[in-house]
Amino acid sequence: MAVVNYEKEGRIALMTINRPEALNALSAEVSGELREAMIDFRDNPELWVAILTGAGDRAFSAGADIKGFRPGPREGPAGGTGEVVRADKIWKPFIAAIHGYCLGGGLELAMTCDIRIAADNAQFGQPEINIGFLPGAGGTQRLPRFVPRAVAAEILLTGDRIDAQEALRVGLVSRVVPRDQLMSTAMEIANTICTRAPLGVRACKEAMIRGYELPLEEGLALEREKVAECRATEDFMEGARAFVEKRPPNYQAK
Ligand code: DAK
Repeated sequence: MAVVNYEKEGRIALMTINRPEALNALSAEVSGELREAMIDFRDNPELWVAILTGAGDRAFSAGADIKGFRPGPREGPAGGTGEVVRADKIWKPFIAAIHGYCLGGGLELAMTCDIRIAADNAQFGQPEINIGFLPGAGGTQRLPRFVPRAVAAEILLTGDRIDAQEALRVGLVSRVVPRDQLMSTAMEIANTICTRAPLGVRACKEAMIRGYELPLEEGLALEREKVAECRATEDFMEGARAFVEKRPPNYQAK
């Protein structure tokens, strides 16, 4: 049985981690299947936006599969579970639809997504410290960039969890919705992005992600580069024409 369900609905790719009996823990198999899905999404011109979620009602993902831990240096790709499935290395946008537990590698994975929305039952944490470990798939680096430093330090050093409302308050997620509206909200956001010029969306994501790490002047230079690329696309003129003609644009990703 597949441990990741990979479905396509029009321009939207839906990836669902499917090990609900293990709270969607990220086994090597999950990482492998997620990676395959992400590569297909990246390379398939028909797909414009991805949604990532977890099967069942209890978890987005409770993190790396602790039952698979072995002593000594780890085998496999550098960066482990979280880093082989980096949504932030792909310029098409990812939306994480989070419910239940979003812990350890699960939170690290969610933090590689661009938009995070949460169900009201979501709980977030980096509990690695509780099991003699530290976050190893970007958690010590991304969390302090995403939420205030003191909040990140408390989450990372105590291993305590925060709930959906607190995650919203500190800016870890952009919306909290009732559990039964999680997927429809994610689809709505994905559909909205699909009405925008896809090459513009990708250029925008790339400028945002790469620019965040740069000094302002270099970030602005990167932005100018992306603007120039975008102005050379057919969709750029289609957007302007549609505005003048007072009709919805018909973007072709060209
Ligand atoms: N791994 C494997 N199985 C898990 C799991 C996990 N992370 N989390 C839960 N499960 C399994 C449980 O073992 C249980 O299975 P059975 O015993 O029924 O076979 C089933 O899911 C249901 O869980 P519980 O019975 O424990 O359910 P509760 O409601 O009592 O508790 C809980 C829910 C989320 C509080 C609890 O399951 C829990 O504390 N889970 C562990 C959460 C955790 O510590 N996550 C962090 C994992 S460490 C690296 C990069 C990244 C990482 C590591 C290395 N490198 C680059 C080196 C990432 C590390 C992590 O994520």
